[in-house]
This record gives sequence, C-alpha cells and structure tokens, in this order.
Amino acid sequence: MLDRILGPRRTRQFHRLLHKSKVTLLCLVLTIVVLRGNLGAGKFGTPEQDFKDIRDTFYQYRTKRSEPRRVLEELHASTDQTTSSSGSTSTTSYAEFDINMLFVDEDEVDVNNDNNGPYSIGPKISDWDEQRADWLKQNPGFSNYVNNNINKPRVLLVTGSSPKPCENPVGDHYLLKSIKNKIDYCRLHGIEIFYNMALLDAEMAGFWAKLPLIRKLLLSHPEVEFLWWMDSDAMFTDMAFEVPWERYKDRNLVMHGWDEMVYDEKNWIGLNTGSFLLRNGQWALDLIDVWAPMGPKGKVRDEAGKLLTRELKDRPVFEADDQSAMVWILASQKERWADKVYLENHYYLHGYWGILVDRYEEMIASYHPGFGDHRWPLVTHFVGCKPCGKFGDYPVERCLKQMDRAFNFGDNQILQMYGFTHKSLASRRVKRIRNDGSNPLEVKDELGLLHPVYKAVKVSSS
Ligand SMILES: [Mn+2]
Repeated sequence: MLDRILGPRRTRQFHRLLHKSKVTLLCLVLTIVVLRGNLGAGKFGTPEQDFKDIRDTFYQYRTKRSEPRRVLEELHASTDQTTSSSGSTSTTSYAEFDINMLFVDEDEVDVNNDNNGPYSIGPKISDWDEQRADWLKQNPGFSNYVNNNINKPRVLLVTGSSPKPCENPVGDHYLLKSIKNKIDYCRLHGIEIFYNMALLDAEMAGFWAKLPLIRKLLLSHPEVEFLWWMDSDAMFTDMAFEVPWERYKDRNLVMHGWDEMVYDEKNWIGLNTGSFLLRNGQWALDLIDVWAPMGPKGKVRDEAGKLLTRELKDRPVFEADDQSAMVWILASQKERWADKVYLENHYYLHGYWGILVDRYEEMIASYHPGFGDHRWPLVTHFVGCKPCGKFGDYPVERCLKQMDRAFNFGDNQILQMYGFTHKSLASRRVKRIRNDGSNPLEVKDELGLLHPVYKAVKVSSS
C-alpha cells in the first residue's frame, strides 16, 4: 500500500527512518529503565512523574558531578597558593612547586670578610714548603707521588658550580654531564676529584671564586702535588691521554698558552685559566697572594678591569677577570714567575670548542684517542656558552648541540670498553659493537683503559 502512495524508493527511506526511530526509542526506554533503577520507582510510577524524576536526576547529576571536581580544584588551588603557618605546602607536583620557597638566604648580603682593611685571601704563610715537607715525612702513607714514582704526582682535580640551581632548567643537566665526564677521566687516570658548590668568600664571587678554594685545598691536602683546576664548561674528549708529568718536573704552573702572546703581546687570550695545573708549594701561595687582589667585587674589581683593558691587547671593557689578571702578572713580572710557568700548546690542556667540535668526525676517521692534540683533543672547553646562565655569548642551539657531541665523543671511549658506542655523536642512545662471549676477560681492551698501567699499584718486592 505504501508502495503505491509513496513509490518504492520513498518506501525504503520510510522503512529506514522507522527503523532508526525504533533504535532511538529503544535507547530512550533503556535510559529510563537504567535511571529508574538508580532512583527506585517514582512516587506514583506514572510517566509524568518519571519524567520529573529524570529531569531532577539529570539536574542533580550535573551539579553533583561537578561538585567533587570543584572541591578538588579548590583543594588544588589552596595547596598552590596558601601555605600553612610553617610555610610548607603539600603539593605533590614538582612542576607546580616553587623552588624559591626553599631558599632561605636569597637576599642576605653576607661578606665573610668583615674588616674594612685591604682584601686578604688568608693569613700570610711563608714557610709552607717546610711545613708540608715535615707533614709528608710524618705521614709516609700519604705520598705526594703515586707509588713514589716521580713521574706520577698525586693530583686533585678541582671543579664546581654555583650553590644555586641554574638559571634555566637544562643547565643543571649539562653540569651533570660535565661532572660525569670528569669522573670518568679521573677514575681512569688515578686522579681524585673535588666538586665545590660553596662560595667560600662572598667577595670573590664569579670567576674569582676558584682562588680561595684552591688555596684552602692546597693547605688542607699537603699530599696533593698538583691541583688541576677545570671549569664546569670544559670536558675531557681524550680519555686515553695521560698528562706528560715529567715535562713539568721543574715547573709550578702549567696553562694552555703561548709565550709570545703573553710576554710580548700581552694578549688577554694568550693563555686560558679554564684548565690549569698548579703545584702545591710556597710558590703557589705567593702567586695566589699576587693574583687575588684584583678579585674583590665592586670598586676594586671594576677599577682593575679598567687597568687590564688599558694594558692588555684586544681586551674588551669589563670587570677584572682571573685570566686577564694572570696575563698581566706574567707580562709585568716576568722575571719573578716565568721560569716556573709552562705555557703548553703541544696538546689541548684547554681547547677552544669553536675550532674543534666540527672536526670530531674527521678525527674519528683518521686518528684514535691518546694524542691529546689537534688529532684528538684532551679537553674541549665551551668558552662563552654559559649553559647554566640566562644568556651566553653564542647561540644556545649551537652550544647545547656541540656540548652533547663533545660529551658523546668522550663517552664513546668509555662505552667502548664495555662493548657499546653512541649511535652517532648527536645521539643519546647507544648500540652494541660486539657480542659478549663466555670468556669476558678475553675481550680486547684496545685503548688499555680498563686496567691502565699508570693506575696499577706497585707491589713491594722487599
Ligand atoms: Mn670556562
């Protein structure tokens, strides 16, 4: 009949519509049944009452459902913004917690040196060589040479970073990579590490902070023959290179640099103080006494900066820094210091990153670790990158990318001992480079880093 009134196509559409309506109706009925089940039967069980109940329930549901969320949100807000009388919060989110709440002494200006006289880095000591020699004689178990070998001095590598977290979140990650890198090199070469995070002398903040620290460590560790200062922005890139200690047997200070650039040109980049070796002794204390007076921040450091910019070649205008001061001391008091200073350039005790990082692949293709020089640099120093600060002198992307590459370049020499390597210099991931067999001790240790000879303990034959 419908066919006749509507035509076959229309009829099919009508049937489809009817079918859809049935499904919709069924859904509605099921919804009512479920809601009624939740509610219990309405007062009278009439459809009208049901509808009222359903409407009320929906309304209640809406408000009830939103209530717990609102309570949670309010709770959240209260933990975020209000703190208890003890100043603590109970948020479990590290992202939401304000770290500044923990810093108790942010605004305090504490100058340890409370006398108003000229700056002094510590009490005058003039017989350190005698005091130290006596101590070493009385403590034969703490020799200043490893295995009493004159060519293997006991070395303490000293580095550090600010007591505060970095100005940007990623900076601390790079500090961690940097100290991991130093731990690896030092473990392989029998060198001890001191990581400093304390500002020992508030007047000597910034690049001058190393001086009071170095002095304190030399005096507290007479057994240390050489102290190796290394900046936190410098990384070891040759894990196999051993410092040619015998070359420095008559020297007290070893820095990367060039005699002509320092003594003749007075160039402020004639040497670098980011990685240097200082022999423990009276000479070192005397040098620090001459070095430190340009350091106290404020007027002293600013005035000294003017003098250094005036006297040194190519130095920009800025406050006095330890490197310029060292160039100035050596250039102006050459006869007093130069014979005990070795300006090293046969290998990279410090290597400026800009000229090294783009050549790592070339080095891998042509050479192997152990040279320490342009073929495989001992140290890659990220001068000017300042990954822990707010701003650096170079694009952040290039700095971080190249710091990763330098880290991985050095780290590959560690991983290779254990049969792994980074997938590429840009990659954090590693891949296997050999299959472990059932004779683990027969694995060839190509660089001799698993059991380096200079680390072996000599067995007394007496
Ligand atoms: Mn540096």
